[in-house]
Amino acid sequence: MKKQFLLPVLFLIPFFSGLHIEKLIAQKPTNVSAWPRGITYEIFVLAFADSDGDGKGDIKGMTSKLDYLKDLGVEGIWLMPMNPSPSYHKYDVSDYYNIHPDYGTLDDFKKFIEEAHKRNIKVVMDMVINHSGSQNAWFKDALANPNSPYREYYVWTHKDDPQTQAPGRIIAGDSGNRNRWNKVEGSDYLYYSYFGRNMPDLNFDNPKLRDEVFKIGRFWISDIKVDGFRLDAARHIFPDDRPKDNHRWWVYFRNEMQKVNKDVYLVGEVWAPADIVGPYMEGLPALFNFDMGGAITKAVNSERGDSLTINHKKIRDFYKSINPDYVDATFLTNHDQNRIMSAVNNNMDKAKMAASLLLTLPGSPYLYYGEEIGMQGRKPDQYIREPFLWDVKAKDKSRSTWIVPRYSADSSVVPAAQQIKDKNSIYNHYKTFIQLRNTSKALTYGELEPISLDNKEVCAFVRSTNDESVLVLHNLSQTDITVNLPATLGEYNKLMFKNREATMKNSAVMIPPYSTIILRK
Ligand SMILES: [Ca+2]
Repeated sequence: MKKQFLLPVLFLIPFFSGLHIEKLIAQKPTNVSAWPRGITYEIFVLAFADSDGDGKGDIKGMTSKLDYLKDLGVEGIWLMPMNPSPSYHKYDVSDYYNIHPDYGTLDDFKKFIEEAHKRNIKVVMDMVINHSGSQNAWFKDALANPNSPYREYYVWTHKDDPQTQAPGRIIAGDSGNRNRWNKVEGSDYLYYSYFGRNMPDLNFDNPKLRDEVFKIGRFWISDIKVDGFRLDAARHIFPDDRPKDNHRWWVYFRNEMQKVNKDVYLVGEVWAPADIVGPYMEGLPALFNFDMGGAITKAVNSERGDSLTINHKKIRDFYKSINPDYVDATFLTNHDQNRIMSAVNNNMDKAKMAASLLLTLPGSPYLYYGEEIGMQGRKPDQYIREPFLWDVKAKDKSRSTWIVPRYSADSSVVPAAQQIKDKNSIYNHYKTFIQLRNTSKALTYGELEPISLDNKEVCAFVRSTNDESVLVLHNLSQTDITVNLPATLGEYNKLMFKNREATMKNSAVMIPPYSTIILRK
């Protein structure tokens, strides 16, 4: 209905005076978020957008989708590895100074960054330096020749060293690899790998290797103009029993990168509970909040919202005590986890609820590609990294065919082009909440104050800055809930947002199932 009224107004604009036009423009809310506090979108390049019809996503394809991302409200992009590599995922790098030919060229990437910057979108690339790939020229040389200049880029030990006989290590969240010492045919020496024999660990006790890593960082920042790095496996740079060396290394790395660009952004993957993540804040300004992603999914599935913010605040207070300026990189899922739609058993209401929570809670939210169109996917990993669906198959010129999808096909997921036109789609749900966040100081920057109510199904919290204070109420359950706001919240009596027909009568707020209402002071 509203659209029909809007059209005549648009036609009238040319007849208005300049003043009137300014007034009309001023009515559109302006963005207050400044990256990295805005939304960052994670892309698996191979699956995202194919420009040349070879079925493999590529840089030019991504460039053609920048307007899509801009329109969604994205302010940063994290690109999974793009360096030459023999694997489909490219976390085993063969050449740190180049781009995989399937993805394009260094010039294509420079152009992509230029176009992203024109749209005020920052570009962060995956930096995989815990290990190289076994096809890296350094490793091939080191393997073939004990006197190679690259030998000490890696970690070696003699077969008689007792540590090679140690029992298998416990399988960690980020590695199922038990056998960390790898035999080399015809040699008495074994090399160390945390993640598997095709990913030999680099030796950070070697100053030459450290210099090489700085050189790699400088190359991408100063020659190619990336805005920062997502640091893979950040807690494994030194062995598990040397955490302090890991913490110190990232301080060192950050200092070196800041010499090239003082605003360089670094976000680390420390896949561990908050107490292990915390000390990394000394060197890394941003760290992924693995705890929160899982907690949101759990809250949505159990339809219990009451403890979510208490836990989030605990984590935030702890991180803040270490680095008051830290960036809390929140997310629902990434390329290593089952997609949120599958994690909530394909319940569209719950998938939307998870997004509503992520996008109203504090943090700098990361959004994994395809979550905004409700793509599905469960492990093994390939099936959480399926091709993005831009349009119905017959019309989809950008669709990657790198793998036959097991979960996200036209029969199970409505493609982006159709969702954009449907105001009730999950795409428009994401877009609405992203815009709401981007245009609100309280939702972007405000601290978190958990609110305790009698209704366990409701997640309630206040977020405030000096300029703005909002009360957010989410009903995680399938039934209408009426909450009675305590007198202390009486000032929150102006409606800022609701996505279903919530109603308010004095202090009683009725919230429909799986919906959100936000009140302002
Ligand atoms: Ca291609």
